Amino acid sequence: MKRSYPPVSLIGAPTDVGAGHQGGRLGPEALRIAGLGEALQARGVDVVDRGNLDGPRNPWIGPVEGYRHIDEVTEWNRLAMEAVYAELAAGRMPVLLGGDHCLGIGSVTAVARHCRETGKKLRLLWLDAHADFNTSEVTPSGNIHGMPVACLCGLGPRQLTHLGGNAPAMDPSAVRQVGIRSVDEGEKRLVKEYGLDVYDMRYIDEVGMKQVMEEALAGMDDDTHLHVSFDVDFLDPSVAPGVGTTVPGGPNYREAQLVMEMIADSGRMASLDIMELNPILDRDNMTALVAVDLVESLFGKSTLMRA
Ligand code: Z70
Ligand code: MN
Ligand code: MN
Ligand code: MN
Repeated sequence: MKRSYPPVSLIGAPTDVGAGHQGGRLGPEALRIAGLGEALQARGVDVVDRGNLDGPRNPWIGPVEGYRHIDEVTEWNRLAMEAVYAELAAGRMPVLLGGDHCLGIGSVTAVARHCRETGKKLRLLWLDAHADFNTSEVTPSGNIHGMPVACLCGLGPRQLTHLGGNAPAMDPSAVRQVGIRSVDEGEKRLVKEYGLDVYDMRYIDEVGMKQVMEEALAGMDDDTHLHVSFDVDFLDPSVAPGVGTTVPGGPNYREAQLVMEMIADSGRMASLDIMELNPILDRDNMTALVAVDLVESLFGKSTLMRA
């Protein structure tokens, strides 16, 4: 079926304040150079590029009380939240270009508010090698890009859990994580305690990506707002080397294409993050090009017209 998409707004969030490597702040530009906007336009999507948010620079200092750069992270997330919320309120589809994955806090907080106001049910699909469910007590790094899902579920520093005014921003039962293959020791306990629905690589290998995505997308209806938070390190490093934290054993190009095609077929995606692309660690912008290719599939590109 040929779908029509709402108008899309690209929002650049050029920061790596939440990451353990610098370079993610160049991600939005690399995605633009890889032709993201033009690729969507070629698919018939009405696209406006809002340019880049303008937040604090990366001070590049160590963690303080378990958090690295928490005030800068908070400010960037406040900016992202406001920008994403404004697009949703205007009936548009925000596509947030990271930047590191700490920005998922602001993005999803805005989406959750929009869902509350419009009576929609939120489904959060978190495509990632990591569970991003650390806290200051259990983090091995202090890097806040390892904490956004926990913050969204009300676990974390008040300035991030309460970014949207009240906490938790969302219920853990709305989360589906796919591609997971690196979870820290203390983080594992929290993921279990909060009951996150995790489709890790072992499960993907055992049952196959088709069944995994059928399960992860099950139970949505006309009233569901699906937010896709795509951490590029979800992909196997052989196809996507341009990320700060490569973890071997990820979905290959074909599995990732299927993920995106099945999301497109669901017809429910209403907002998107593309995070953690680090052009400094990439080769010839290949990871950005793969990301753009996958986003085309998210917007319904397929080899043949399907019934
Ligand atoms: C580790 C930590 C991480 C990237 C998330 C890694 C976190 N669990 N890295 N996304 N790229 O430090 O919390
Ligand atoms: Mn809406
Ligand atoms: Mn992540
Ligand atoms: Mn990750």
